[in-house]
Amino acid sequence: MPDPAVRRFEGNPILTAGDVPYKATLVFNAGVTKYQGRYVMVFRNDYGTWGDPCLEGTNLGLAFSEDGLRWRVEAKPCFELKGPNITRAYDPRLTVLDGRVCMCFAVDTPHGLRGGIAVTDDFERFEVLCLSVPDNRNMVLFPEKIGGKYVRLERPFPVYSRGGGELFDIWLSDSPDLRYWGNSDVVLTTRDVPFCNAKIGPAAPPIKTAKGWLTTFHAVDIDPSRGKNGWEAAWKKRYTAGVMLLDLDEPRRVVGLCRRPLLAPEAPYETAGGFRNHVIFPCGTVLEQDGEVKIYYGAADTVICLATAHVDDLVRLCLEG
Ligand code: BMA
Repeated sequence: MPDPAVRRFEGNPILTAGDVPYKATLVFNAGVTKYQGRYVMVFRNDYGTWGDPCLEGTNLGLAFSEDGLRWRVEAKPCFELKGPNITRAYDPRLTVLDGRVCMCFAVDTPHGLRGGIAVTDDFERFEVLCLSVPDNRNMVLFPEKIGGKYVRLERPFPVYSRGGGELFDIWLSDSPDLRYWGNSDVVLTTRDVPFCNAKIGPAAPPIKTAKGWLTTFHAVDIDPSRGKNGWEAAWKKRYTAGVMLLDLDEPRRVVGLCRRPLLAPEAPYETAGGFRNHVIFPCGTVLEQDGEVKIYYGAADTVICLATAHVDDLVRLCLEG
């Protein structure tokens, strides 16, 4: 059972395709942060025909909010990566670093999936700093340097070495300049997470607490008996959200892990009527001054939702195990 310390916002979903003033069909997986006094969200927009699993394209939309609850979407998308070797960019995560906003994103290419980082200070011009080799995605940046280095979590796809299937773990790398990444180590493996039988991946950028870096992740379980569960002929996966605590000085070290899902699909907007039902995919969190953590997540790959919890409760869950 997910933990009662986490509450869904009664106004969910907080953003849908109907709120977007340009072509939009599935509005989900959103990076959120506070920047220059307001909340900012960059969200994934897959556009095409409602109900048709072959969508036309993907861009990233931009929205602002004064309270983190009610959002105003800008007139046009803010980011679309196109090129001979790039199909699309998606699943943004935002981290304020050195006074600018860094955006991690996934990239589909004819040669595999890549993880990228871009930097902006106005959400109009983005400078792409790096794109990983395939296959990698779900990158998130820590909000400050640790031991003099920038640090990111990421999720490579080791298809030969893990005995088949989708047993993909969370890794960490560091960098002197946000462009060149190395010193990679595995941080959390699928074996460590009792509520998954397939891949895991970083969710939102870690939050600094006195007890460690509070770090959300997604976890996937596959049930071959699942059948039609959305727009596709079959969708056999379920995505839940988990939480762990990483050591403040050595974030490669897990110092706490909640052994139950933080959020599992149960609300109607998570379990029915979506493109892929039973998907909870957080990409953004905001820690408020009173200790409330706002957790923004894509639901059913179709809409954007919000859940809240007190930071102390989340830390306690990790330390209780
Ligand atoms: C992952 C990513 C996410 C998506 C999830 C569920 O592999 O593509 O963007 O939300 O699958 O479909």
